[in-house]
Amino acid sequence: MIFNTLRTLATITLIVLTDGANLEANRGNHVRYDNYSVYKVRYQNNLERQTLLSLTQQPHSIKLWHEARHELHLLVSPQSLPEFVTFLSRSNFSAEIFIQNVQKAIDNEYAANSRATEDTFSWKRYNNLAEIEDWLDDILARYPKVTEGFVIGKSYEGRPIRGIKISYKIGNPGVFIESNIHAREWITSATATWFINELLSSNEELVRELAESHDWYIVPVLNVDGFVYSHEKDRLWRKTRQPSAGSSCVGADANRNYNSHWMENGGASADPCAEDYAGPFPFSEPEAKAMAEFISGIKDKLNVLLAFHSYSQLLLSPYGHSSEVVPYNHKDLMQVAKAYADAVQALPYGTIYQYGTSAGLLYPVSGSTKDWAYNEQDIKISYTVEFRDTGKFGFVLPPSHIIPNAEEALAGIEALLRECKKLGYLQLKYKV
Ligand code: 0X9
Ligand code: ZN
Repeated sequence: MIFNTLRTLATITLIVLTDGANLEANRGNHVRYDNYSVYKVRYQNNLERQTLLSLTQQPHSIKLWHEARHELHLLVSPQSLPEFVTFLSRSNFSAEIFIQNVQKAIDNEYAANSRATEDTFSWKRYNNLAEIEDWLDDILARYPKVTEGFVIGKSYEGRPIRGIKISYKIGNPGVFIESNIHAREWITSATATWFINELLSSNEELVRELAESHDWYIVPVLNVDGFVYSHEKDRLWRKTRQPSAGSSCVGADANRNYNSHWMENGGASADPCAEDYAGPFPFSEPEAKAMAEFISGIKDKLNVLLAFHSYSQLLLSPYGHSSEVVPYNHKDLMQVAKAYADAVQALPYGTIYQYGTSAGLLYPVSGSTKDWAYNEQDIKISYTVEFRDTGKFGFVLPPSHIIPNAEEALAGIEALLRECKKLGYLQLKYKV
C-alpha cells in the first residue's frame, strides 16, 4: 500500500506506450496485462479530478479503469509506473494500490472458468455469448407459455441483440432490464441470466409473486460485439466495436450515446480513444439505437428501467447530466433506492450499497440509458445498478461471486418494486 501526501502538483511526464505492442502476446492473441496495476487515487474537488484525468490523456499510457465516489481507479502499465509513482510522491493525492497485477486476476478468473466446465452453461463461471444464447433458446423452449424471445436489432458487426419477455398474465406493470452495455462487466449478464432462471423456476412465494405480477423485458447482453471481443481478445474492453472515422481507436461508450443531453456538461468525451467517447452523434451506435427504438415502441408498457453495470455497489438515479437540478420525484427515487440497499444489506453477506443521483454521487454522465429512459420516455423509475465489488477485483470479479451477487440483485429488485408499488409507480399506463 502506498499513501502519499506531499506538496505540489508535479509536471507530469509519462512515457508513451505504443498501444498494443506490449499488450499483445500468448493465450492466442489475447491482449495481456502483465504487471499492469490498478491504483485507487482519491480527489477532493473537480480541479484535482481533472488533474488526475489528464494523466489518462495521450501521450500518457495510464488508463482510466473506473471511477467511484471521489476516487479514480487508474490502470498503470509497468512502463509508466515509475513516472506515476513520482507524480504521486510530488502531489497531494492519496493513493493506494488495488490490484498488483491485472493479468494475474484475469488468469485466475480464466482458471476458475475452466475448472467449472461440467455443464455447458453454469453460474459457477462466466459464459460466453454463444453459451448464453443457447441457454436462452433452451429457456424459451422450456417455458413457452410465459416467455417470448425478442430481437431489438442488430449490432455493428451484425449480431442479433436478443431479449426475453416473461409475462404470466395480462395487465402487469412492465420492468425493463438492460445488461452488459459495457462489454467487460461480465457480472451483469451472469446476474441477468440467473435472475431470469429464478423468475421462471423458483418456488419461493416472494419470487413467484415478483415474477408473476410484473411483465419482464430483459436483454442480458446489449453490447454483443464488445462482449464477444472481451471474451476473445481483450478482457477489459468496454465500448462498442464500430470503428471511428479519422481515428485508429475503435468503438464508443454506448452509455454516452443516447440522445438525451448528449455531450452536455462534460458528461462524455469527444475523443474517439477515450473510454467514455460519446460517439460522433447521438445514436451513432447501432446497439443504443436499437434499444431506443425498441423501448420507444413499448414505453407505455414500462414503469421501471434498470441498467445493470459494475462495479461500486451503487444505485444511481437521474440526473446524470447535472448535479444542480434533481428530478421532481427525487425524494421517491431515494426512498425506492433505500429499499433496494436495505434489502441487500439484510442478506447474510451484509453487502452495502450506496445511492444517489449519478451526477451528485459520482460524476456528470450524459447520454446514458437510464437518463434517456427517464427524460425522453417518461419512465419515472430508472436506475443504474452498479454491482459488486468496490474494487478488490473490479471488473474481473471471481465467478464465485456470481450467485451471491445475483441473490442480492433479486432481493434488491423485489424490495425496489414493492416500494414502487407503495408509492403508486406501478399503475398501468395503458388500457387492458
Ligand atoms: O460511467 C458509467 O457509464 C457507469 N459506470 S461504469 O463503471 N459501469 O461504466 C455509471 C453511469 C451512471 N450514470 C448514469 N447512468 N447516468
Ligand atoms: Zn458500466
